[in-house]
Amino acid sequence: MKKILFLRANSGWKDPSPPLAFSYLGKIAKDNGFEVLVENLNAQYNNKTTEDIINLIKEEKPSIVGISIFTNYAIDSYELLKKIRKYCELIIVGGPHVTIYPEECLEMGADIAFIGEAENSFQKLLKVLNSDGKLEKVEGIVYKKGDKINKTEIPKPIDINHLPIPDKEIHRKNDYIKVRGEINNFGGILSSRGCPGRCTYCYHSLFGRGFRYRSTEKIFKEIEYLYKNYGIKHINFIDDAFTINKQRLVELCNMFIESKLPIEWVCATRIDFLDGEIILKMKKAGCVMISLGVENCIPETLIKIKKTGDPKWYIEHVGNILKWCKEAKIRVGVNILTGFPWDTVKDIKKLQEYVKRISPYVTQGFCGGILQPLPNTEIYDKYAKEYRFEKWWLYKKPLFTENYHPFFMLYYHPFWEQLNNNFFNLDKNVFGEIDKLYRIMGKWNLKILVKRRFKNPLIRPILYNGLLISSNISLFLYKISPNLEKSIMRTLSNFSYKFKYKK
Ligand code: B12
Repeated sequence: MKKILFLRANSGWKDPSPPLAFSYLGKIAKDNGFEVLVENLNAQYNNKTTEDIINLIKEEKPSIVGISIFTNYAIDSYELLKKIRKYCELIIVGGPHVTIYPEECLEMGADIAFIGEAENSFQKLLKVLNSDGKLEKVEGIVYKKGDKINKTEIPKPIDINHLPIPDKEIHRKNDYIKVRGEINNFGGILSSRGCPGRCTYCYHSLFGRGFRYRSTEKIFKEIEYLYKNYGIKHINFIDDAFTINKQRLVELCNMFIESKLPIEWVCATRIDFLDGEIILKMKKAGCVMISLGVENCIPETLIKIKKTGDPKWYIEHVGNILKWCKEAKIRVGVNILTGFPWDTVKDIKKLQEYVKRISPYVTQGFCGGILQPLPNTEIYDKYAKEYRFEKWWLYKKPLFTENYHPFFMLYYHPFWEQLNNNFFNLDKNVFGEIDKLYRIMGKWNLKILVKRRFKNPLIRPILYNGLLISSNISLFLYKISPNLEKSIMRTLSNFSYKFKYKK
């Protein structure tokens, strides 16, 4: 039987769930007679090295090796690609980064680069490889022909209602979060593609700005399939804008309610189209958590990043959503983005106050990030030359090249490594305030984590303070020497990692 091996390089930013891209493409490969192997070196519990992958390739001799690439770990992917190159017959690549820089991937040694959504073109490639081998018949690819680079026509957006149910069996359960007797975090579902938003920092080039959604029947079939075949009771909608079409959302909620399946679900979304009524309905349908892309509270910033044209309404609406979710008992996660070229100390201080103010409503936790300008976004195009960060992914080394992260990052300061992202030469005082902001968010996250895991109110403050003190010791040691921190804190770190990610 022919074999295909899907690979994702280790980015240092671990995947808590298996890549859906491989599930979609894996299903197509299986249907075309391939045995599918997956090594996600970025999975939480996959500790394989490049040497292991080379040995696997020598042993299994896959006829195709497929690599998925995001911009932030393009450098890791290229390193992997170069090392495995001479052992592979055919290397194909795809993903958000490849979509923008297919030629760069060919230079790094790939044979074929896929642009955009790849289900149809991948299927076509498998058919062509099985017949006359004429790559020009495959839409949406870039490949080398002698010294020339050939680019085929870009296909129309896929009709996602015709896609098969993605295959989850190709992934190794043990690579991800472990739960007693149950597969967890295998409940990722994409119920729509695209986002009509115009945010200047967001990458839109894969699924586009139109909003294409699958029929509620199709989505529910996938949910039932996951429940019946794998006992999955936790669904994670990873759409960019899950709640944007209210009619569809109501229909889906009704299906959840009528099915009476014991399933809970979470989603991430923009704030625009949420209201009190739909939030109650979502709760009734099993929604337990919403992750909100709030990002910022400074009016000028909200306008500049095209999050909203009406910041006053925006902040008020966020406040309302937080209250509605609290009333409905839906946990809320809030994403906060900083590091814009115009950020000042005053702005970040305001953001700190805002975060403190909304904390009591943020029952899932905060997620912080410093802007990493992604290629083909408005922000990248506007500032890359001026701030000289063109093609930063080729030289900006990731902070962590091994799996060990210092203890303080686990609870107290999880976004600490983001402080390395100074693309816009921001003043160190601004960074000082962002550091403070992260500690405020980290402390809050720690508090609610302890509260959720431990029912006993006597144990909670002991654990909270214990973890906080240990985190500060870890940070202190790290500043003296990362190796010192590691040698002293490693056992506690490894234990805590398992504690944090085990449900
Ligand atoms: C879920 C998700 C995550 C999960 C990942 C879980 C996982 N196991 O994969 C988590 C939360 C961990 C995550 C983290 C991050 N993410 Co993220 N994430 C997403 C999200 C919402 C969905 C990804 C997904 O599964 N899509 C569905 C599948 C089917 O699509 P796909 O992966 O793109 O695959 C298709 C094609 O790209 C192509 N393809 C992909 N791989 C391959 C390989 C081959 C061989 C071929 C032929 C084709 C192919 O074919 C697939 C089918 O059409 C996207 C947004 C989006 N709309 O896609 C952002 C997105 C991918 N994330 C992004 C970013 C920036 C990040 C982070 C850096 C943090 C951040 N700031 O958000 C980190 C980095 C993670 C890391 N590994 O280092 C960006 C990437 C942009 C870029 N230029 O690289 C996106 C596009 C969001 C955005 N709009 O800015 N993310």
